[in-house]
Amino acid sequence: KFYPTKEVTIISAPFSAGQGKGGVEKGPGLLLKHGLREDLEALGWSVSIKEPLKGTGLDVPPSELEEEFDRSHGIAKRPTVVAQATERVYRAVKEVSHQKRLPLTIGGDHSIGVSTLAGFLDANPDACVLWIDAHADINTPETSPSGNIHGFPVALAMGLSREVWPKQFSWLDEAKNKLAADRIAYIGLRDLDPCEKKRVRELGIAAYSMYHVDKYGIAKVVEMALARINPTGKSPVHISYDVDALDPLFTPATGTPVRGGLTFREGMYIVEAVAETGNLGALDIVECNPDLASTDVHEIDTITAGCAIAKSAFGETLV
Ligand code: NNH
Ligand code: MN
Ligand code: MN
Ligand code: MN
Repeated sequence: KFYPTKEVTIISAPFSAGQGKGGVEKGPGLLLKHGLREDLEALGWSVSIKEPLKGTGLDVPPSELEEEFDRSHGIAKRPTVVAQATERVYRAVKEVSHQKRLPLTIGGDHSIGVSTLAGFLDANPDACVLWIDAHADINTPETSPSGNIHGFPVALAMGLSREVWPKQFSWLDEAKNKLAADRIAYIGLRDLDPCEKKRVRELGIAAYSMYHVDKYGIAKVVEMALARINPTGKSPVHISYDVDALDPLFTPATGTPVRGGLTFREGMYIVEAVAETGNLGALDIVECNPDLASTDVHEIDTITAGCAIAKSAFGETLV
């Protein structure tokens, strides 16, 4: 097992300026309020909490942060604050990873994926990644239709188109290891921008869309994905889980819901299967936005789905 002593640090990342909708910064507080910490303790994990954005003023809705557009190449929105927040989260994930505690990073929007990928890879050069998402998050400023940096984290961690990055992201040059194209697999894809499709194809990234989930079933998809990115079966697996991978029936309160997603059970199966291997190395749970819920039930469904992902990943079994 990769963490035989079962020690986890929850890294709270209440950050929302990687996209434009306020509320996603409330995700970590609500996940904790709904018992995330106690759930993990009940499964036998010892839990500590880190808050790298506390006291920075970065943990507020995008409307309260500096409006900024970098149009030097394509478009990137709010690069200064996003770079500041992601660097802080990166340092926290890196420290926790070197301490051999499991980093569980809770967002916040998915821009912090660059922090978790780079931070975990710093301590574990052989890490592989399952990116569970409706989206590929492999844009850079010149390919992004929106300029929202939550659509960039995979590209940033891979070092793609380095010459067009906003200058504020130079902190990332110090990260020791870049994510290699053969060490990441996607599951749940169904809404890629045209340039993202081209990139995923040209880089030969293992990409399992909802079509593949329908065709092969989720168990086979997870098996194929892990065989591609972790052929020896010995590498730690980093799961970056955007809750919009699940169908909006189950996680309606998220910034960019896309119908035709994973069922609740398919979504849990992915993390259960990795838990069963004993190789879970790091987990991110992002994009829960309570302010986008149209009813209280929608809010609770979304937050408890986030908690359920964590429980399943940390070893909860059904019987
Ligand atoms: N691809 C779009 C963009 O880059 C949407 C990204 N939205 C996400 N990603 N929620 O997971 O703007
Ligand atoms: Mn997404
Ligand atoms: Mn240039
Ligand atoms: Mn995402």
